[in-house]
Amino acid sequence: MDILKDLDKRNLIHQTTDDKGLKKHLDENQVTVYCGFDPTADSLHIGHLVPITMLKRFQRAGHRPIALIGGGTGMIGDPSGRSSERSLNEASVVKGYSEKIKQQLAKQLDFDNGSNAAVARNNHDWLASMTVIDFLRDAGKHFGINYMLGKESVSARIEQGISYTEFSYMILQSLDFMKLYEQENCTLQIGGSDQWGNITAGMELIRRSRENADDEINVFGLTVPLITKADGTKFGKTAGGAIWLDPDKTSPYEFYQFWVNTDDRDVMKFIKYFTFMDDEEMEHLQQELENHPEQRLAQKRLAEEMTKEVHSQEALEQAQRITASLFSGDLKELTGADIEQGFKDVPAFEMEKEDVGLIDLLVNSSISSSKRQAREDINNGAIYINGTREQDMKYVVTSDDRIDDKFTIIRRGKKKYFLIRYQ
Ligand code: 485
Repeated sequence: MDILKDLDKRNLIHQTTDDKGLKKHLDENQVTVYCGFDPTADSLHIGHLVPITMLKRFQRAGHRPIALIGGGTGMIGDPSGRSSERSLNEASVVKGYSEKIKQQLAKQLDFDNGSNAAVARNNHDWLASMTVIDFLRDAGKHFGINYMLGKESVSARIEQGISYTEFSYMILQSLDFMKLYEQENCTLQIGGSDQWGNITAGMELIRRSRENADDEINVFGLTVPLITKADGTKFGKTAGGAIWLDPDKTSPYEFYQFWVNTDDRDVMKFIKYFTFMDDEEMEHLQQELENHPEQRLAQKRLAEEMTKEVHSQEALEQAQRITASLFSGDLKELTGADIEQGFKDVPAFEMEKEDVGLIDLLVNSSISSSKRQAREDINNGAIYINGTREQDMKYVVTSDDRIDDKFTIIRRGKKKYFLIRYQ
């Protein structure tokens, strides 16, 4: 399998440091490839998925991926692609984030796969114990100030201002590449296009620190493109914020919905970027998109693949069950856990577990603005309890109306949902 050809077909290559050399290197060797992730939050987000999937693609092609957790660099802050200085997090916070991110990466990569099992490393292990004397003598000597000022990550910040701390970041990432080259025979670093300067700086350090060695130095860099959307808005951000990989921060249902809502103009591009679908299926989906766009088959397949790959088959089935119930209005199949996910953003009202007349319930929970309005709503057939229309003015809501003894879902009109949560 020609990995570069596959990546190229998927438009996943933004830049490489040497197209021909890299092709030969990958053709002739089992290559160890790394990508770094800085623990700046307690979870990775979908912006990290292209590089993660890239590591998977290399692993499937027989190469060996290293997921590098930036427990050390996360204490400093990469200026790449940022217009302002980061605020520093406490060491204990960075450590906590590192552990969470490591677990997320472990879930995505195969760490148990013989000769090309994935490997996880944390740069805190070598950066934290390095003395400032060693740093300045062994690493700093290889970096000219003009070279560093010429890097986009630094030059873009000169006017705004950049601390010596962030200015030095590229040296730390360079030390990582050198360390992994020496210890793991890692010869390829990948990252987003904002990482180009840091990746090439690392290659430079490896070469300069070995100028007198006579072994041939074959190290490479590859960047993936920044993901853009047809409507010009930022990828991965919704009104509710970022789409996280942690299911407690973004439920698998929300995650599924995010992909289902992909614009027609973006969906084939995203399928190529994010999934492992073969040409035949992509061709089929492309045709469906042209002939039956209203069926959103491509979006559904994308959402399916992503939810299964990032979460699990069970999480996917749950997301599909919630989606179908909300679409049809039939809520009987839902469990309490489904409701927690599917109705997260719906107005909720807490009450005691006691029988209550429907009119009182509608008014107390502000679903209807007054008793008169409540009567009118019931009379008009606008009120549904757990998906079933209720037109009896004297109806009493009891334990029979509680799903999992925890929730009652009231719908008013076509689409307005309210959640009654029992204490
Ligand atoms: O040796 C390394 C140490 C740290 C890093 C890389 C190599 C992390 C890197 N400096 C960074 O900041 N990466 C971002 C992050 O961690 O969130 C993003 C990049 C993006 C893509 C993604 O990581 O902005 O382009 O590379 C994986």
